[in-house]
Amino acid sequence: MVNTTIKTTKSQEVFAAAQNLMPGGVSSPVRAFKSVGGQPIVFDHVKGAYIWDVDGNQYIDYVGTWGPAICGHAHPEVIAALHEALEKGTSFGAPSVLENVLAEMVIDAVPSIEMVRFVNSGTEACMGVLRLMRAFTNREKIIKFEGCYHGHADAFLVKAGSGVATLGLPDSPGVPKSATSTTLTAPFNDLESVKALFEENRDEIAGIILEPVVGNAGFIAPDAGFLEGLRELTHEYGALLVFDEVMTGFRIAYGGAQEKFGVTPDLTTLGKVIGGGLPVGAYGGRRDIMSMVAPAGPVYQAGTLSGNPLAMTAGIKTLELLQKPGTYEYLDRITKKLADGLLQIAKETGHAVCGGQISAMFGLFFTSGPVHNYEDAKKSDTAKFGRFHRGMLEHGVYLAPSQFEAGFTSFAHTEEDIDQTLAVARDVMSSL
Ligand code: HOZ
Repeated sequence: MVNTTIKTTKSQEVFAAAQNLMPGGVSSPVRAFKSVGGQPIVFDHVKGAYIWDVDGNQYIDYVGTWGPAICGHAHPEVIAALHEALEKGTSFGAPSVLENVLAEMVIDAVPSIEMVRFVNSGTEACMGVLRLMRAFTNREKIIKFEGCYHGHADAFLVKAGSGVATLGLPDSPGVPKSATSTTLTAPFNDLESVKALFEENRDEIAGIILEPVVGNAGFIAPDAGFLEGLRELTHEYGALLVFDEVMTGFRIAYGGAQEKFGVTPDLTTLGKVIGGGLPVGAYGGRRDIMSMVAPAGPVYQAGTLSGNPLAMTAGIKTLELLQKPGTYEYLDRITKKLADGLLQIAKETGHAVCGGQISAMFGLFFTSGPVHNYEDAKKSDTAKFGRFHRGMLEHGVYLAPSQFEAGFTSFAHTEEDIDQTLAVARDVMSSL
């Protein structure tokens, strides 16, 4: 083994105390490690590609605070910009120049976005976009895909991914039937099912929302023609197409999955990377649709901390860093090396594994695959994934603690980090 097995005494103490203070000891469910076994690691600080726990152990990190850390954690330029911004105050609750700067950067980068509204999280962005798509079309039904996750608003908690998939919860108690009766679902990558839903619900469907590359059911790429097919169907049936690019925005490419695949939706939601590690979300799209958002139009949505100067500053600096030539080529190269390496090691050590990567997003499933949708993903040997996860963790590699979450790299990850990760994976897979 590359590293010796870690001691996590303090982590265990802190997490034990947390159990009495917060439900499950966490602020967000997947972090509790319920599906991989063992206890979560309690962290102390982060830098670049690494995180350190409260016991002083160092890990190579492929969670990246669930996506935002594409420049590596605590990038010195982001931290310096934040220090400067901090001196001017943490929140204005009023317009600032910084909002204009980030808005222009987002509009320039993302093909579908002509106007943007900043909010505080991906969940908020998807809630806002849902109201807007219904208002614009004057229709109530929406189509989402099984295993896709669009935050925890009531209407989206139907066959959802992320923590809902990880914990095996069907559809959450507390969500009124009336809130989900207009949510239709289809398997990802299945255009025929989508067409059938449009036929059965003529003139009733406001639009389709999807993760163009799924990250919340594990990593699942769109089949050739799938995104194009959805674009055609939405045009045909007078519905809107919404890409939830909270994970893929500025990660799959600078302009997101829509740039990468050349399919332009009507509306887009963003989060994670555009906040550079601070709480941010955004939704944007066609000017005629966005003009309906209050106060320009009648569709209400608001937020005390929306567009706050710290989040805007971290976002601006992060996007500036991503504009450096060669960034996405580098991200793709190291992530491909990682994903290909893991698949090769699995093959050589006799495990049925499939997976892949696009740019700085990757995943592998413990099933022979192929995985085109959530039903396929659920065929994974999750107990084996749990043992793999634990083995990697105990030897200094931090992966998302769920078979149903994508992995993330950053441009702080070096070739040596990838080599070290693969060396650990070879040892762990050999002993699974
Ligand atoms: N939406 C994230 C996972 N897909 C959140 C997980 C977390 O922060 O614990």
